[in-house]
Amino acid sequence: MKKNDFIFSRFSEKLGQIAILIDPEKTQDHQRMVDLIKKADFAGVDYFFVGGSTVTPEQMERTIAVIKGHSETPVVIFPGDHQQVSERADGLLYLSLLSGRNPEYLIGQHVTSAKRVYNLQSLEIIPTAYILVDGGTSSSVAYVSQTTPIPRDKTTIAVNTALAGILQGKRLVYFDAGSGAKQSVPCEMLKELRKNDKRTPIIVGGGIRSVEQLAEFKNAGVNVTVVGNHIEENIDFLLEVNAYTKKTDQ
Ligand code: 1GP
Repeated sequence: MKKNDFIFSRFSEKLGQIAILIDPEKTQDHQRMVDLIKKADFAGVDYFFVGGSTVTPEQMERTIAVIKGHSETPVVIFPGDHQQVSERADGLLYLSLLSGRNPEYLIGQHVTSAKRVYNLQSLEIIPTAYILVDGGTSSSVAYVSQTTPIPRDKTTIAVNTALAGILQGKRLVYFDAGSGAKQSVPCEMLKELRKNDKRTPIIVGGGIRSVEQLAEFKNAGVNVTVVGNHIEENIDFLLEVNAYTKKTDQ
């Protein structure tokens, strides 16, 4: 029996939630990671996402163990490949890279890991339409998956891709401009999807560096905004997030 819908229900609950993405490969320093976890909790962050393009299963396990040892905040795996699975986490974004046409990331990786994932007892699996949007720089995901992101001005293609995913049974839509993107996902795409589909939770990530962007995405109908790189570069951004979450909670 898989865990119930705890994470999915939380995603659906409200707009404007925040996730911190921890890439285990970039976070080898134990003390630094503990510091980050504590500051993220102080900032009122809603989730820790864990994953990366080239993370080993051992790095994954170790990182989740450290988070779980210091925080009650839910941990969600945002996998770079089929090996990035751990029962220590609360949820797994079961990604299909729908913006691409590489069968390996549409179904291949899933078949390779199906039996193992199917038999996991306690991990909540959330089928996710994963859509890459051009972020103005060549991203690791685009390179590793050998796919082309959707151009920024092709709103209709992006929305139709998301809707096709929803029709296939994906429960979430994740729009990603790629880690370290120069430009984040255009709000227009998100608003347009919201016009067509009011219910499916939307996650957005890639190149987010300000609390103003967090507010813009919330207004565009986004449930969870993911910040990765910027916190690795400047951990004090979490102080701004703290001020922001306090203000928006009032
Ligand atoms: C990338 O959505 C994530 O897959 C986060 O991106 O590292 O640019 O914040 P950043």
